[in-house]
Amino acid sequence: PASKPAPRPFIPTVFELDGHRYTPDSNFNLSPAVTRLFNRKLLTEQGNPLKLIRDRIVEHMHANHRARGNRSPRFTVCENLPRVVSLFDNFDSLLTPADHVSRRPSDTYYVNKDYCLRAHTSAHQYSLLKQGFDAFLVFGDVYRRDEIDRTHFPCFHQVEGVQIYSSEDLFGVQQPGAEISVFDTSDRTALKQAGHTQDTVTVLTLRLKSTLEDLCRALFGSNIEMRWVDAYFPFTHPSFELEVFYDGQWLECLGCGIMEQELLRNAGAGDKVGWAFGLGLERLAMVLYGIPDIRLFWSKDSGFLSQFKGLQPGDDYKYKPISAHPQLYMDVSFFLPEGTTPDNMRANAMDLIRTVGGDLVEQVDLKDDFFHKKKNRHSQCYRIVYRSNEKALTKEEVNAIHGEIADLFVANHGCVIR
Ligand code: FA5
Ligand code: MG
Repeated sequence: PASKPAPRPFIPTVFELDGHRYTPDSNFNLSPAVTRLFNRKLLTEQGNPLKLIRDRIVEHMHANHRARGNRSPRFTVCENLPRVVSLFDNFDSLLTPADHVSRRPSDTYYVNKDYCLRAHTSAHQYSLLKQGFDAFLVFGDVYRRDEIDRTHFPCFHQVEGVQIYSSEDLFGVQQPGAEISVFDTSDRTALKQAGHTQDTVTVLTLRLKSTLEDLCRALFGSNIEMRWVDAYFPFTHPSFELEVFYDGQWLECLGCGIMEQELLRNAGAGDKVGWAFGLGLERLAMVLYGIPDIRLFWSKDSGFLSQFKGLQPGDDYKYKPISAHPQLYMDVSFFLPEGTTPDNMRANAMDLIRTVGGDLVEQVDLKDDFFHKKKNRHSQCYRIVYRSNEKALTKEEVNAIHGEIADLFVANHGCVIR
């Protein structure tokens, strides 16, 4: 039998993201499973644990890292950078070899032969260095055609940290004749780059590791168990990973290292040396809040989001597993009787709904609250989310409860159902 041609993925004629337009070609491999994630901006969603982690990291870094001799926070925070980046930014500028596995179309989402979705926040290192930043944090969503399991998802979030130092930044003001050198003519070894003195490597490594250990202790408390593991990245040498003990096993949280001098030279900062790290925010949030599955960050389930909504970045909290049974929601809208204030009605409504719905009501939101000019009456609408911890509720069961609630708004409070 004649074999059918393999189905071709749909390639749009234009692709637009973050205010930029691209022309896809045959390299385009974005599926709806990834494009539909673009509109959720989890890092800005109040009540998303990723936003809480982001705030906690920024607060810690600003409070603990000040520019030399003044009060300004040292790290510039960069967010909302375009998520489509050139292959130069994502790979070449970071010295990633042409045949590196991360370039495979099975690993990276390509828009066309020159552009891809950023696979890590490191994609912004080169251009920010070139713009003259000496210390920055980049927060963003990154995209990889990775496996899907409890700790991996095709979109996740990273924060990149970079700091570069002049000789004086690193070793202080030097006594003439007794200077400590940043550079020498030594060769590259397994432990260091060509041209870096042992003093440079020692001090940079110390500052890098202590910055990250301090950050992790600020997040997880001083009892957290951590360990350093040797690693490899094309753009740092030496390179390390930091693992944190969580749920009975070691979980990799970040990669980091001393920046390759070639990258700094190419970006116009060859007279300085520096370190960089890239940290997975979901991994941190999972440890910090005890969130067992990475997919939960994308949940629109109010049983998940409402747990984090009222928290401050510094609050300690452990996630309570939500029911596996589905939610059902229904609205009830009515005009308030004359003489009842909206605030009063709200308090009464919560009581009434709790009383009738009991444990089957997971959440209540006041969706609408306004004065209806024509009717000369105040109107409110409540969305009630129903869910049982024991079983999947049927529509009929929920209808019965919801009907009773609506009836009591009329009978007990004199509301007029809309
Ligand atoms: C990187 O992305 C490097 N850019 C990190 C880096 C930056 C190294 C600067 C040196 C200097 P890696 O692929 O290991 O490295 O990812 C970094 C972190 O992102 C991991 O430690 C992990 O916390 C998180 N991560 C990686 N893949 C996933 C995934 N599929 N889902 C969730 N988190 C992930
Ligand atoms: Mg890794």
